[in-house]
Amino acid sequence: MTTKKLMRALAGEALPTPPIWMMRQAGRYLPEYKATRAEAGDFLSLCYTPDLAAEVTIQPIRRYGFDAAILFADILLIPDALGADLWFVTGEGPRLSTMSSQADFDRLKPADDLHDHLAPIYETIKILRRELPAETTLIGFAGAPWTVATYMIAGRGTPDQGPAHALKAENQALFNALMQRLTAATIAYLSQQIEAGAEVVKLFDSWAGSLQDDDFKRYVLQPTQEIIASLKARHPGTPVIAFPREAGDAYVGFAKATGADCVALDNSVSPEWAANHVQIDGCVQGNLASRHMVTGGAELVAETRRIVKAFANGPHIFNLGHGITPDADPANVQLMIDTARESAA
Ligand code: 1CP
Repeated sequence: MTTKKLMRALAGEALPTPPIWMMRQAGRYLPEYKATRAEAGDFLSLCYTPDLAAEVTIQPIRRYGFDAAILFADILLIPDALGADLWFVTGEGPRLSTMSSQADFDRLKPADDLHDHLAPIYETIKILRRELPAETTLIGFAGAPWTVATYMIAGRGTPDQGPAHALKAENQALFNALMQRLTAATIAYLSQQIEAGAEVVKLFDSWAGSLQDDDFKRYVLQPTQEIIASLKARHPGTPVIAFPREAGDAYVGFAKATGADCVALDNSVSPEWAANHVQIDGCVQGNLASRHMVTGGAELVAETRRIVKAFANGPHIFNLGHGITPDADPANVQLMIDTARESAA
């Protein structure tokens, strides 16, 4: 029997206070992160240098004692491993070679050929399992195929995922081939993360909200279900958290349809609604707006208490609704943690 708080919530237990971690908990709002990042030189070198990646993963655990650590890496390492050029422009974000033709697709590596490229990530996980406190759960992750495809097709982050929607409409066979390649690569990658020591894995579908109805079923639900089914066949005991960000009404029934052990909620849904419509099926994670980490004060306290209270009758992992931003005040993170841990039902 595990005593780790996060694992107990994922197994369906309603705890007196929720386990807590935070999306992007290792990041630029922390001075110690900025120092290690400067040492690494650039963001990708930080991801691919196991000692430094493990160090930045542990920094927020040291500072705050979160119940979980999330592997320091990025969802765009899969395109990088598939052979798409990837670089980061400081202050702007990721850039990749675009993927818009059959010739571009034909240059990608097969999904079962990524192990050597991604080996440093598995090494980071091994270091973390040795160095993390016994009560801290280690979460591995990958981007979901649709979200990763939006970056590969456009060659960058886009406000409306326009280029991916266009390719899906204009060349569905090519789009589907890319989705299949990404699904297979994600299964292999997450499986290796679990074998290296990840205790939970999370699928980030950050742009799920731009798909609806049949497209949502085909490109969010179905690949998520396929990835989870394959992982469960190989690693039956490892829980999976799914994050179909801004899915709205499509959060309802998502866990049942995909086999996810936990559904992560963004802050566009109210915790009271989500308790009634999503948490009835099992564990949920979320969903404080990350702006409170910038603004703090009475509003942060009130919203944190409201979320803890709304989800108190079922399994819940406290988190933000999206990643913490670089302008956040580290003191507000402590205030959130103290408030959530005091707000026993
Ligand atoms: O300058 C820096 O130091 C880089 C900023 C940064 C960081 C800290 C990037 C670039 N990635 C990361 C780490 C990261 N990315 C983690 C590590 C663990 C943690 O949470 O602490 C994780 C889980 C991610 C996942 C990720 N990367 C997502 C999914 C979650 C989300 O935020 O929606 C996405 C969409 C990315 C792509 C990406 N990588 C980096 C940026 C700035 C972006 C977003 C780009 C965009 O859409 O414009």
